[in-house]
Amino acid sequence: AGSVWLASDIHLGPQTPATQRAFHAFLDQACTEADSLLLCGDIFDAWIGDDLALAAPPQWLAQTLQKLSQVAAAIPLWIGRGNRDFLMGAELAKHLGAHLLPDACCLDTDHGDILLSHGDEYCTDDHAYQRFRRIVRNRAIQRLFLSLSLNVRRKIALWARSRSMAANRYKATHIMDVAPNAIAHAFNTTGIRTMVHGHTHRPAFHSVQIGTQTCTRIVLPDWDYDHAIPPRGGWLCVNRNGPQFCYPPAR
Ligand code: OKV
Ligand code: MN
Repeated sequence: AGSVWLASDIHLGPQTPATQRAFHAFLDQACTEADSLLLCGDIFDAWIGDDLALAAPPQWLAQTLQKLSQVAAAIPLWIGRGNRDFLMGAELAKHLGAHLLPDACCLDTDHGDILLSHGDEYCTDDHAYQRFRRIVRNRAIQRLFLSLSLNVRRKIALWARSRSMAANRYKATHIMDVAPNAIAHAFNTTGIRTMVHGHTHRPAFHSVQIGTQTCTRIVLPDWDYDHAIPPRGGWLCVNRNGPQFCYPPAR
């Protein structure tokens, strides 16, 4: 396994040039220092179909896709779907020379097994979000959405985003965090003692008591070099010394 690097929630879009620069620098570093790279969801702030990205990508996206292809040519690159870019598909992975991560998986590292996912599936107290998730993750509904013209898909996406922002304004922060019972259920059913996820933007190492076992839940940081002061970002490096957070060099 060697040195496995994990990052998530970069939330790249047309309006995040500084975050994109920091992320590209990170990808360059990963090529030379990591043995494999896993991106655990929400690389992109929105994704309305692989066809747009592959046929007519805007310039910022073309740059990032080229960078990701470079990474995939150097080391194994795994891309996972988040709650925003859940529509990333096999065509994108193939275009990049990357592998698509399953929604949840067990990672065999030099520090033992790690349960990996984006993390939104554990936010089970947010009923409105889970309802949205069930709808947009339905295969038939996705097929229908992807059959629409790009302009119609863009309009639906804009509408969904404005609705979501309006809804989240009134949600308590604990509603948008993981539910302890969902975490306990995941540890109990898999038997794995370490999990890594992103999504909540609350980077931390948590100890979770499961019966007589002390399990660890590691939350990856989100990235924002455009609006946040100080900027946020970073990744998890897992090697025989265990898991540890790493940060881009300040510049
Ligand atoms: C991603 C989120 C917008 C949260 C729509 C079917 C359906 C896919 C879609 C449209 C939206 C992704 C693809 C986007 C995530 C939002 C708003 C809230 C909480 C359909 C399949 F049902 F409408 F037909 N979408 N886009 N949200 O703009 O990237 O994660 S998106
Ligand atoms: Mn997310």
